[in-house]
Amino acid sequence: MSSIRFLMLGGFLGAGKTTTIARLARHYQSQGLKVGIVTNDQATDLVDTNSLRAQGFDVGEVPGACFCCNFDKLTETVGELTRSARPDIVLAEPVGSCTDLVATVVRPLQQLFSATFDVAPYAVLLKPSHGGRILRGEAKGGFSPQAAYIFKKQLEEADLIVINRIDELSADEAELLGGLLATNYPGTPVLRMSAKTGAGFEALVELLEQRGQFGRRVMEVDYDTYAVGEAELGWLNMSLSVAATEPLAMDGLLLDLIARLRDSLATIGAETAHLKAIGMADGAYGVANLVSSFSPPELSLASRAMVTEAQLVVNARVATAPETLTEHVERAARAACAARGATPTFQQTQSFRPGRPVPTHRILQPTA
Ligand SMILES: Nc1nc2c(ncn2[C@@H]2O[C@H](COP(=O)(O)OP(=O)(O)OP(=O)(O)O)[C@@H](O)[C@H]2O)c(=O)[nH]1
Ligand SMILES: [Mg+2]
Repeated sequence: MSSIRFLMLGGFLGAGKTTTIARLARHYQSQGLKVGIVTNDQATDLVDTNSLRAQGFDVGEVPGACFCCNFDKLTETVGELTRSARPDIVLAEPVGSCTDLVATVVRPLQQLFSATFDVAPYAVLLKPSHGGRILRGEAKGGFSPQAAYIFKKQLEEADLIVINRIDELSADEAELLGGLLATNYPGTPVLRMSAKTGAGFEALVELLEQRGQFGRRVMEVDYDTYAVGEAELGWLNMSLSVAATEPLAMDGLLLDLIARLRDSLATIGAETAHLKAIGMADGAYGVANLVSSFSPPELSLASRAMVTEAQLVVNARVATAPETLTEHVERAARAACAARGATPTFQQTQSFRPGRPVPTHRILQPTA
């Protein structure tokens, strides 16, 4: 039996991984390939899983820990996707605050599962909103040095770096980022792309098709610094249902919730890595996002639905304490509902500081 192509796409929280994976999945499907997707986060109720499934993809979820710390669950989940119909290609999205993925996922798959998987080059998306500040070493308006350390380590281990969101960058800004990457990561190919418009996407597909020696960058990682950076980014998953007597625009509700959250987090100076909210009702779904404190809220998927009942899931990664984050999300959800005469019923909330990463495997020797 031929091996399954395994393509993991890295990048910081909100860099555009899910958007790119959806685009890659549509591309491979149009080539007649069977695609499986694996999402990953520290708990259940993932906006990404819901949104990719709503788009019709076959998605397995690895909850509870990142791929590196829950490696066996990753291979098990691929096995489950395989049971219904064996995929030709598996697209995997790791947690956006994870690094050292070459040593803990790529090489273990290459060396321990070489008969099952054919591992693609490891591409990492650069998020311009935080990337420019971090690569220039600017302290203000961003994260702690430990979270910035994770951001930089993610880029260091990449076979290929992709500057995403070029639709929003001027030629000068893209040039500047390209220059910073060339100085900091000499020898790593850099592409420019917009996962939203598709500009530069073909070049990414071409590079990802390459076969050969990948995952060869041997990288030092200080796990103490990594653990502090990871813990700084408070983590929340909340699910709630919303009921209204008069139909309300679901997209407006989602955007308003995210906008209120942005404003209230600004009052305590808590930097957002990624806020996302999905609304689902009768087969309609919409997603609203915020990728940094200094960007506008955006609707990444429009439902265009008028609803009297909806199910909402909110995922948030923000540099603040989990209890504070819970308070702010609840308040924003209540206010966005009240503004429309709707009533929220909170179902489950999980919020915490992620623990220290303890990888299942860590292989420092590149594959021969
Ligand atoms: N303008 C623009 N927006 C983009 C682009 N790629 C992604 N986005 C938007 O950026 C936001 C985050 O994108 P995601 O694909 O969810 O990012 P992610 O890396 O999967 O985020 P996490 O799963 O939280 O780590 C969404 O609102 C997307 O619509 C792009 O190329 N251009
Ligand atoms: Mg995602």
